[in-house]
Amino acid sequence: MAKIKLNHQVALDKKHTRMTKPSLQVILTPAIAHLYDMKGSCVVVVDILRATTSMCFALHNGAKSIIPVQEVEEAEVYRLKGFAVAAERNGIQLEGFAFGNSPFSFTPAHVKGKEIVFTTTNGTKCIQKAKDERAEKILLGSFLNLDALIEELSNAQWPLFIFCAGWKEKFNLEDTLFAGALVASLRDYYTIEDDSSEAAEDIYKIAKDNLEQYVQKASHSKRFDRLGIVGDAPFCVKLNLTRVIPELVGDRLIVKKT
Ligand code: 3SL
Repeated sequence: MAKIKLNHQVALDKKHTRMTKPSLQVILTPAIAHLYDMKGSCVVVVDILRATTSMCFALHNGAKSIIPVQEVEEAEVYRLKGFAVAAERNGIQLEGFAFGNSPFSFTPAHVKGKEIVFTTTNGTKCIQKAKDERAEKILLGSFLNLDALIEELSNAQWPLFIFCAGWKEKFNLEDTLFAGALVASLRDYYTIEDDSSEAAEDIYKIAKDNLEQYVQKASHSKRFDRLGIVGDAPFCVKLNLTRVIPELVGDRLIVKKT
């Protein structure tokens, strides 16, 4: 009798474990973010070209923290207070600010020990959106910290949203590609039932053997070409240069403590 009960219990536990796996969903663009309930979830904001890559790299290179702001006017207030500010719109560094958004700008010599304020066309808006929606945890993803992030997220505690920044509300390839890389590695830990995740993983499967070549297709890579921005896109698909995971704590992104 006791044995039957035990087996039954094990079966129930297994089922329970399966049923309580949190969900993973990919938000393909900010334009549809209102369709998802981020409250109490973990949100990974993704802007591969280039905001979340540059922020990861700045923290990796010793920046003390990053203060993401949505509007140029807010960034200007910080600039007047003496902060180092990165300000980009349409791929171009705004005049009068210390940095644009190229990862190559955020070297140890330029960022070590500093608090860097960032405003970018799409990425910083999505960080703010996740905060406004009261996500429990907000992390930044990039190919630079892919494995560290997968390790962190495999300890699935909350529903997970991979929030692609896109370009001015539209879908983009590079963020979806990265979302697909996460989906491919996190399947065992989450319940995945949305078509966005499936599509993202399909894109990743097509691209994974040559990310650099695939990302050349992206409209933003073509924009870089037109703007004479050389080398940024290939750098932004480099894998696992860092273990740093930026996490929003209050108003600042800091290195997540593990
Ligand atoms: O959209 C953004 O937030 C930026 O990453 C765009 S850019 O790569 O700096 O052009």
